[in-house]
Amino acid sequence: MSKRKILVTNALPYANGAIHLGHLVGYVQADIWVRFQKMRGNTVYYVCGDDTHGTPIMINAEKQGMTPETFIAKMYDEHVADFAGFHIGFDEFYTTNSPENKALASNIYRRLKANGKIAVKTISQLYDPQKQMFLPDRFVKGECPKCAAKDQYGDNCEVCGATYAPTELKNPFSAVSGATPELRQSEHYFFKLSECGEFLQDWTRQPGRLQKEAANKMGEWFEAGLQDWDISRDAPYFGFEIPDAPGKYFYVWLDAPIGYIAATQHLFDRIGENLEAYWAEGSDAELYHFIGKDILYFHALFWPAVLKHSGHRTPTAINVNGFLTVNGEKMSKSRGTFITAKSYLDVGLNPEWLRYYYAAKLGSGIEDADLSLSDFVARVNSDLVGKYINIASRAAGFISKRFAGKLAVELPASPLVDKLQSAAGSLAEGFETREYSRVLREIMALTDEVNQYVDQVKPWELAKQEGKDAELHGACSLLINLFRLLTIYLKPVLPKLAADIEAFLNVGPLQWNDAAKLLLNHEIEPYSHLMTRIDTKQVEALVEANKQSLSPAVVPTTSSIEPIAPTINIDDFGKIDLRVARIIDCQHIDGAEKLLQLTLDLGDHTRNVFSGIKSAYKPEDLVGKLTVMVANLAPRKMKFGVSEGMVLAASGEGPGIYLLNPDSGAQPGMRVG
Ligand code: B3M
Ligand code: ZN
Repeated sequence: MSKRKILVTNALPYANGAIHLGHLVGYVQADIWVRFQKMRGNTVYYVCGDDTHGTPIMINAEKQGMTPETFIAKMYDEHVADFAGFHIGFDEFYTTNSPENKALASNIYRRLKANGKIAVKTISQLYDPQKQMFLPDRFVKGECPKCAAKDQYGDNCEVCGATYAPTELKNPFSAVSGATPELRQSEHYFFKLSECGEFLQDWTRQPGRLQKEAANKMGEWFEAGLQDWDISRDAPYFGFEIPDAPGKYFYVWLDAPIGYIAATQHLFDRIGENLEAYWAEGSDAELYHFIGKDILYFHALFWPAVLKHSGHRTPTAINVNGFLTVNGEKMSKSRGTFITAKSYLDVGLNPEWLRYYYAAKLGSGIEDADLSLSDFVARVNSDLVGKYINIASRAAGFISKRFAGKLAVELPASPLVDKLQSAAGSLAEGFETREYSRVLREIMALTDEVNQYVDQVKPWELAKQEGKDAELHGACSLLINLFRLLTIYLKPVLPKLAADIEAFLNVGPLQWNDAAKLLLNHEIEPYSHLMTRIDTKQVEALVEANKQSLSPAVVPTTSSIEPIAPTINIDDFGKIDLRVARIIDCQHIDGAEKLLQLTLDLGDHTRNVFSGIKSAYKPEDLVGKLTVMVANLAPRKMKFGVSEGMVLAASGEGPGIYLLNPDSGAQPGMRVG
């Protein structure tokens, strides 16, 4: 097979927070694919970098008393360490705040403009007169225009699920300064996406571009109609100024994907490779973007259109992965399942355990993957240590002690050699198509067969018998060879372990086609233990560590804590009748984005309550739980029915909603006060 030229990218993480286990799903997935392609002898470049621009980073830096440059430099070091810790083998990890990216973004913009794809329109937007800046929707808060719920974001209401423009909020305030925003007009630059429909529909239809689910999503967007895309933001903004437009900056999502090209350029300048061969129109190289499902819109609509109209090639395919749930639920800071990459490494867990587990869970689709912590322990201990490493540990000692470390000149006849060698084709196809869970199932089925052979020949018994030396030597040499074949197949998933095994086998880096060869009459190194079992205590420590550990960038600072409301007296408080309630039923509501429907038991009667907690809880996990409700709130007619009260939940500046739980022993109907 001729050598392929492949460029692979991973989504560029925002430089405003720590890498967590959810991020790692996509990075591990792409890294395995890249390592496999490299083992096949293809020319592969794997690039990524930090996504550094935009208002949230600018504001976070300011809150921490730093310049944005210092802030992103600190994040950069953390991200690099986290990825290295999980053996994510980028050839380049760069930053969007680079001279290359600035030049590329300007050039691309100029070409889009020359091709008539840029429009200037005047828009009205809320402006913070105190901070002297325009406010992105998420930075305006106020009362919901539909249900009057307080403290809602500028784009939608978490209580009633209504969506609206930030200008519709009642009593709006700036989340940055607290000031009352004013409506102001400003000129914005737009990319004329509305003119790209035909090109994009055609691009999407090319075979292999998108997974089925992603192609369907695109279909919905085409049907809804493509709008021009606002690519500018007014100063102050941390980003690149638009050429010939003083005070106007590129919106972060314009220069972020251009960061893929900038990272490639930075790498290629260093190694003397040609950028055009990979990025110019007509390139015969393959280009794959690995992304999470939440950013499909940017990668499958804007990005191919921007590339197309600026003289670049478009992606070969976009590989989308789903989100990560932990123990079947959305990652949660209160449950300690919002787990940072760093904390995982800090408690001493082996990164390859997680790589293996993720691979065992990943198929080529975009479904969410679940990290069940108990299953994680059981699976890794059983598959990796109990089955795979077991093969080497059973055979290696005899080779060193009885045969001076030398493998036999010839192996005993066994169907296993052929069976394992001829699996290479099917396993390669599985890696190529990202069907990792299928690949690992097949490898583990082969591992089971090798273990059955171990149990049949019982090397430890042969070793005790007179005159069985040749048999023992043959059996152990066969086992080491089978172990080597399994190691080749597992190497994309377990690169560090494979390197340790290469040292033990005294061989150079194993390539995929080494599976056609055997290791005979060859001296290996003495065996030292290759992998330990996971101790459940480590996993408990991990969850505990994440109950407190919030990344510095998201720790609420005093200015992000909402001010305390005006003082009330005890009589005012007494008007609020708070009761303990048990959630006896909880249902999704068709068409509601934020709400769950709760049936609450108050001891002597039940209530129907709609609550905007869908983003934080699954219905089945709430049933049976106790909580606290406002029992004398006037019933409110909402879109989906009448809500007879309100359950209490905490929320702050960042994401996350936390339902209040009375201590155990409390009974439904008890008054709280
Ligand atoms: N930083 C969002 C994310 O990390 C964004 C990706 C940019 S990719 C060009 O999901
Ligand atoms: Zn509302």
